[in-house]
Amino acid sequence: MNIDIFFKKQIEIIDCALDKYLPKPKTYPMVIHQAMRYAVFSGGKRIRPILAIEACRVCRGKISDVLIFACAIELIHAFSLVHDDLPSLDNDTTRRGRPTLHKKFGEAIAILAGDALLNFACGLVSKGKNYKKQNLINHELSQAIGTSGMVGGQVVDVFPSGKKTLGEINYINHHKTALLIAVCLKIGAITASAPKQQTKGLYDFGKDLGCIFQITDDLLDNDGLVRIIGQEKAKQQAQNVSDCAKQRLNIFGKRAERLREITDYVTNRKK
Ligand code: GRG
Repeated sequence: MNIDIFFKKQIEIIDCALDKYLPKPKTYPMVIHQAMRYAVFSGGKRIRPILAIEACRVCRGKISDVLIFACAIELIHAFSLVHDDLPSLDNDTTRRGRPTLHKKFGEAIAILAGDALLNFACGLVSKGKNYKKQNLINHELSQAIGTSGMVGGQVVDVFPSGKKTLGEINYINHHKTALLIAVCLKIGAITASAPKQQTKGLYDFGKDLGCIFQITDDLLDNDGLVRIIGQEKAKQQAQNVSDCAKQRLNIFGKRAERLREITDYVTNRKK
């Protein structure tokens, strides 16, 4: 199956599950549920849940088991974008070609919708009776998005303001972007009860992929690392990390072919 068709089919599965889990738009108080859905259903690439599902499949786990965790990850991602766009952070007016949530619904609702998305994601992870796995996944997620992860990266991004050093840029990229991507792969492996070597292999692959993802994001925005080392060096760095990432998949042989294709897609992406 061609990668574009693969992405399209995966997005359909994920969107259908998200629609099933999220509160209906007419549930009282309607405005918050409509705002949450506005943030979630707006044409995102769904790369993070796709990675969780693919990691689970590579480790011979069941897609039906990982889907709920994959949805939780996407809701956390949606929450981080809503808060990132707020006037006190990036102050963005558009996201995915539409007004940002605070432009559409006002700042108060945008803050609350972000909170609600994170809270809802926690609820999804704790649904079901596989307590040991759920607890582990909850721990991994909280590490990836707290001050040791995404929040930490965001703090260094906004404070102190002004020109960043290469060290600070690398810290931001790793903590703000790469760790959430890496934890998607780990969660897929945990769901499949994969052996330690496979879980570590996928997590290390995820950190590389997250690093490539942020470099290509900087290439698209002409920002961050690109401003310091320039387009050509950044492209070369993305290619080097991409080669290294694919080598980490050797332990999975042919089963990881789709993850190799996703690596190439992320390395060469145009959006
Ligand atoms: C506690 C989770 C949490 C967040 C609070 C606001 C904040 C701290 C962090 C911001 C994190 C952030 C916005 C990182 C940028 C990551 C990034 C490259 C986003 C773009 O991801 P894509 O391209 O977006 O996957 P789509 O639109 O395809 O979903």
